[in-house]
Amino acid sequence: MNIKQLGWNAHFESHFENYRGQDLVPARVIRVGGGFYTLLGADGEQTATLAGQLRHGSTQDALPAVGDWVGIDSPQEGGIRIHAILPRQTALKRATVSNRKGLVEKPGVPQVLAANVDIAIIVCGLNRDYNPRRIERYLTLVHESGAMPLIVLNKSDICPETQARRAEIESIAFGTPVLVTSAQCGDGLDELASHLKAGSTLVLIGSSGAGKSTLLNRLACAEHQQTSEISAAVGKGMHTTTHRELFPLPGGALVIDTPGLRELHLWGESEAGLASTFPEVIGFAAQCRFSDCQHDQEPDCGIRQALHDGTLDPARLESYLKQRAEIASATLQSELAAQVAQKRKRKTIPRQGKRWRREHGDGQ
Ligand SMILES: Nc1nc2c(ncn2[C@@H]2O[C@H](COP(=O)(O)OP(=O)(O)OP(=O)(O)O)[C@@H](O)[C@H]2O)c(=O)[nH]1
Ligand SMILES: [Mg+2]
Ligand SMILES: [Zn+2]
Repeated sequence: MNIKQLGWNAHFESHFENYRGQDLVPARVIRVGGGFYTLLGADGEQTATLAGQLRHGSTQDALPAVGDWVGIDSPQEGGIRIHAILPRQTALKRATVSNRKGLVEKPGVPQVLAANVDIAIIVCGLNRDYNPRRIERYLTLVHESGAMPLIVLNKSDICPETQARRAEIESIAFGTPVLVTSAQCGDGLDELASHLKAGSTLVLIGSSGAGKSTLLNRLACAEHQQTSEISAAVGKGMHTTTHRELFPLPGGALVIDTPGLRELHLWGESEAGLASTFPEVIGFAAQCRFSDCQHDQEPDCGIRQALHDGTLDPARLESYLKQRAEIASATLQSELAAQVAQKRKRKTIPRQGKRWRREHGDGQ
């Protein structure tokens, strides 16, 4: 297989120069699980593990994710090892969430959902899944990642007001294409397929049960992924897909299917993504007299004026403020995590020093 067909380009070529002398070859991560990485490269599919220098001391976002390009050694006793991860062109990141006991597993460290993605397809079902506010959260995530967003409203076959919903989403999409599809009947799939260019990487994201895997199977003309009915009781998906995985499609595009997220927590440092999702809110805020206006009691407030004139939808403002607060709290959490790590480092160095003096005598 030619690695250009897997999305290899000049960016990766130039970064790989540093590793040429180390006898490494490039490969792309297509699946991650249980400490093993499934890769696709010039030699086809291979399984690899991490070399020691990557295993120790790497935070979660610095470990290979689906879509990453990595440098591997040649097969030897003990298998193939990943020695390097090439700098990502784009990365979809979310804040790590609390586990069932309410504890945050790795506070302040984002999780990379997919790397080196050209287009992120935000899939939303036109049933009880339909939720413009949730689409806005996904838009912030995608804008921040560097990938291009594409919104797909799926299940048009069971929705009597398809056009009204498309118009509603177009009014908050600010130029992001909005497609209406039925993975079941095939409507809109040709238009969706026209966005799948050979060698480009796309990822399907959205709630469980939205129809991501059904869309992938239809686009691939193959039953790559298992799908299952949504729960009749709660109208939600059953979390059928459990792993992120990249599939090369017959037309040459590379599509990553992902498990539906229970909740999408925005990662700190997503302010630029937030601004791209809410350009009109940013525009009205720019008209406030004070640059630090809280849009509360201050005179000449552009936001309050727009609300008064009816040019700003209060639901959009509420959505913006909610996302902004979430991003601020995630940023704070990562700063605290960095401080704790720094403190720990400061403590271990004197401790190591003490041990050295104990073992070698302190010269007194
Ligand atoms: N009526 C209708 N049903 C659909 C459509 N697309 C998918 N479904 C059904 O919706 C259910 C969930 O589809 P999946 O493809 O498994 O959903 P998913 O987004 O992959 O869900 P997770 O893997 O749990 O994240 C299945 O029963 C599909 O047959 C559609 O366009 N119309
Ligand atoms: Mg699925
Ligand atoms: Zn204001």
